[in-house]
Amino acid sequence: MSTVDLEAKIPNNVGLRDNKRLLMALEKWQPAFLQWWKDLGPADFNQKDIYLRTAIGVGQGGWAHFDYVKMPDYRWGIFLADQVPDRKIHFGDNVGAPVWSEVPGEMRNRLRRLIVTQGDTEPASVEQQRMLGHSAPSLYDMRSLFQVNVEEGRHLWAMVYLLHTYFGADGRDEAEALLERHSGDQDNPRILQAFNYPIDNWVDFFCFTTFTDRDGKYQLASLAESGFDPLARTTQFMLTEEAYHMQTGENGVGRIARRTAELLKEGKDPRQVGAIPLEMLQKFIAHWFSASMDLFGGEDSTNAAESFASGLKGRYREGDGIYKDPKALQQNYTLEVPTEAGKVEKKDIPLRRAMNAVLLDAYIADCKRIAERWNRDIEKLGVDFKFQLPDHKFNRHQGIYAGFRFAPSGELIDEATWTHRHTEWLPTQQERDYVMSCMKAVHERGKFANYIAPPAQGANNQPPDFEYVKLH
Ligand code: BYC
Repeated sequence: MSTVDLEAKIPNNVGLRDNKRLLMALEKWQPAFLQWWKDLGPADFNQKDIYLRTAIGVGQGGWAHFDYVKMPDYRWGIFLADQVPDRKIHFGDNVGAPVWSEVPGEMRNRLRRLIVTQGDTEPASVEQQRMLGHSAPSLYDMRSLFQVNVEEGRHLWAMVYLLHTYFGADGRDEAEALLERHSGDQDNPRILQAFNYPIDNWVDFFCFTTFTDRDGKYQLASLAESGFDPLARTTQFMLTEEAYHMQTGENGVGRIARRTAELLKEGKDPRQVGAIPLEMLQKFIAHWFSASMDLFGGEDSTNAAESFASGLKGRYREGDGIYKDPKALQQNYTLEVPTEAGKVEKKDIPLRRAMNAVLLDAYIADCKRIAERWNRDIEKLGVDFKFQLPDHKFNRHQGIYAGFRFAPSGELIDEATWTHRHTEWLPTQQERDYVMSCMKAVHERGKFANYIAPPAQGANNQPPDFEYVKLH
């Protein structure tokens, strides 16, 4: 069990106090991080007391200490899940070998790229969401937003710790670059496309936390299988925090749908009372679900094959022994491949090359369960509407479906049909403008904007009308 040093300037359980070189490097990076937070983190509200959860340890309950904190004073710490003694690599070419506690030379570039890509998404999401505090539909939701933001900040710290500790001068440069690329920046954008889209309304925010944070869950889970032990332990701990972000999204979309369903039952037109029509919400869901599928990379990927072969990135829950062949050498994966002749054909590829597709399949099944939960909820209110996730080929910009047009049903369509019909499937500017017009800030305790139902329960067992943010 690793000792937790909470008194340190950077709370940690990685023995920072005794590692002077690393301590100095991180203490040098810290002011740059705080400056970035000031410049590109949440706009305003930094001087307000917010009821936040802070990780103060990795044991049960230790990661969830609640108190009022001003965001810039948040104790961004470095925490790794406890080490498993004698842990062995359990997939890929090196099955059975001891896990690495240092980076094997031949894997250095690949590993650094994975860590940098992961790290890049964390500050990116904070940048994307920076204006949302101003239009929070309640104090409860404002707190959730800031909770998500500070924890994404901590996830950035987690990756920066790995870069500084294991990648020498290159790692230091990469850690700096994580604060230099910016979401949506024309010249120096974030690495993955979904992290360059603006999130300026709460419908986007809740869809993003449902679908894009859930990509985070699957990516982190596959890195938590890694044979590079520090990465596995770091990401494992990050997953505990990630769960809250996904819940925020799932509950948020569910609460918007519920409110609209209630209004429909009362015979009201949601558009007349500043609520979100279900058909419109469906389009935001389709946008973020498809954008998030792109984050899995190509379905047929030599990068993914090599990351798996070298034991760096496993399948979802690989360690639970649910896959028959831990080397993944004996099976093929059947892909649906579009052809220039306007058809979709089945093609077998070696399973290792399909690791991104395998992870995506697990993600899609998870998302379907969530959509079903939303549907059950509105069905209970007697409203006849069902959210439908589009097919995995719809609206893709990465992988084998990029450059082709598919309807949400999965049917391959031509460009003219797409041009004519895509506004039926994805939000139009007019709809975005309408959603923006519904974004009324509500600052009164226990009150909620008209487009969203109150949560079933508050944060940390507090009531929904708790003073989650002290604005005055
Ligand atoms: N946009 O072999 P390919 C989270 C690039 S979210 C732009 O098909 P690969 C969070 C790719 O880099 C989780 N570029 O795919 C959520 C490669 O470029 P190079 C973040 C893309 O490499 C919410 C080329 O295309 N974590 O934590 O197997 C809030 C060919 O790539 C995209 C990770 O992503 C794209 N969408 O897989 C906060 C885990 N997709 O190398 C946080 C680490 C691919 O040829 N990253 N490309 O120049 C990875 O595992 C992999 O990098 C990817 C891509 C899964 C992203």
